[in-house]
Amino acid sequence: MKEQIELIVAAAKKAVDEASDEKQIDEIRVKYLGKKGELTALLKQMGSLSAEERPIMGQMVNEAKAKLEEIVGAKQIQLKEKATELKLKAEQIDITMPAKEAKVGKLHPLNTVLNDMIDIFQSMGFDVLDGPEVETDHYNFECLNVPADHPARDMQDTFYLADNLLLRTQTSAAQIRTMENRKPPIRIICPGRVFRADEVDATHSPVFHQIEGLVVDKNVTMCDLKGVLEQFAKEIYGADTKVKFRPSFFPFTEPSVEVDVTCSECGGKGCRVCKGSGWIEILGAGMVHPNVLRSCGIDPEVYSGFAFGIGLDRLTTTRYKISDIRLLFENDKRFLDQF
Ligand code: 2NM
Repeated sequence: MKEQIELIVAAAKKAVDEASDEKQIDEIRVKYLGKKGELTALLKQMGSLSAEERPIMGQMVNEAKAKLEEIVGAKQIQLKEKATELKLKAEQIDITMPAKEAKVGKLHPLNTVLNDMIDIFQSMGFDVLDGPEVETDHYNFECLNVPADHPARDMQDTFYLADNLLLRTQTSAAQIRTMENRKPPIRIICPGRVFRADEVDATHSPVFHQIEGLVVDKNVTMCDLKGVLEQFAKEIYGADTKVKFRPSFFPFTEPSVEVDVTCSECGGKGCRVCKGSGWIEILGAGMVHPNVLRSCGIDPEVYSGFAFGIGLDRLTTTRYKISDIRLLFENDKRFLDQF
C-alpha cells in the first residue's frame, strides 16, 4: 500500500509538472484529490488492514494528500498568474501610436458671411424669415408692382416651371406673405437662394444669394433706411467706410436708391476691384411703393416702409478675394478647405 501511495504521488507530481493551463490542473485535482479521487479510494480500502497498520497508513495517505494539495495549489496560482499576464499582454494599448486625425467640418464662406449679416440685422431688431424657392407669378411679380410688360418677366430672364410657376428671382415673395399675414410693425430679413437666367461668367451665376430686408410701421422714413443701411455697411466693411446713396429705380420702391461703399481693396483711390472708381455697389433699396403695401392689405395712408436687397455672393467674393463666383457653387473640397 505504501508503494501504491508513492506511485500515485509520483504520477500526480508528473501530471502537475506537465499541466499548462488552469483547466488541466483542475482535472488533476479532481483525479487525485477529489471525492472519487485515487487517494480517497485508498482511504476506503483501509478496512482490510490490521489495527496496527491502519493509523500508520492513514497518516501516510493524509500526508500525501496534504503534499499534493500544496503542489496543486502552487501550480494553480502559477498558471493563474501566467494567464493574467497573457491576457494583459493581448489587451495592451500602444499609447505612442499616432491618433487618427479628427476631421472637423467648416462653414461654406457664403454661410460665414451670411451669419455675420444675420448677426448685424438681428442686433437691430430684425427677425429672420424663410420662404419657398418655387413661387407663383403673383407673389414674385404682381404684388411687387412689376408690370406685365416688364423685361424681368421675360422668359429670357426668369426660369418658368409652368405657366404660372417660377423659380423666385428675389426673396421678396416671403416678405409679401409676411405683410399679408402680420400687422405692422414689421422688421424682417429674408436670406435665400434666388434664380435668374443670366449669361454665366466669372461674376454671374444663374443661382445666387440675396438678403432682402423690410421695415413697415407708422412714420418710417428715408432717414430710417439711411441709418440702418449705413450702420450695416460700417459693421460689414469697417467703421471708416464711407457710404454713398445714389438715386435709382425699382418697380417696388419709390424713391429708390443704390448704395455704394468705399472700395475695401484700395480704400477709395481706385483699383482693379472697383474698376478705378473707388466705390463698390453693395445693395439696392427704397421706400416701399404704395401699390405694394396696398396689394398686401396695408393702408399706405397709415403706414410706410423701406426695403432693401443685398447680394451675398459678391460680398463673399470680395471679402475672400475669390476670383470667380462659380467657385462658390462647385463644392470642390480643395477650394472650400481654404476658408
Ligand atoms: C431690392 C431693392 C429695393 C425689396 C422690396 C421688397 C418688398 F417686398 F418689400 F416689396 N423686398 N425687397 C427691394 C427693394 C429689393 O433689391 C435690390
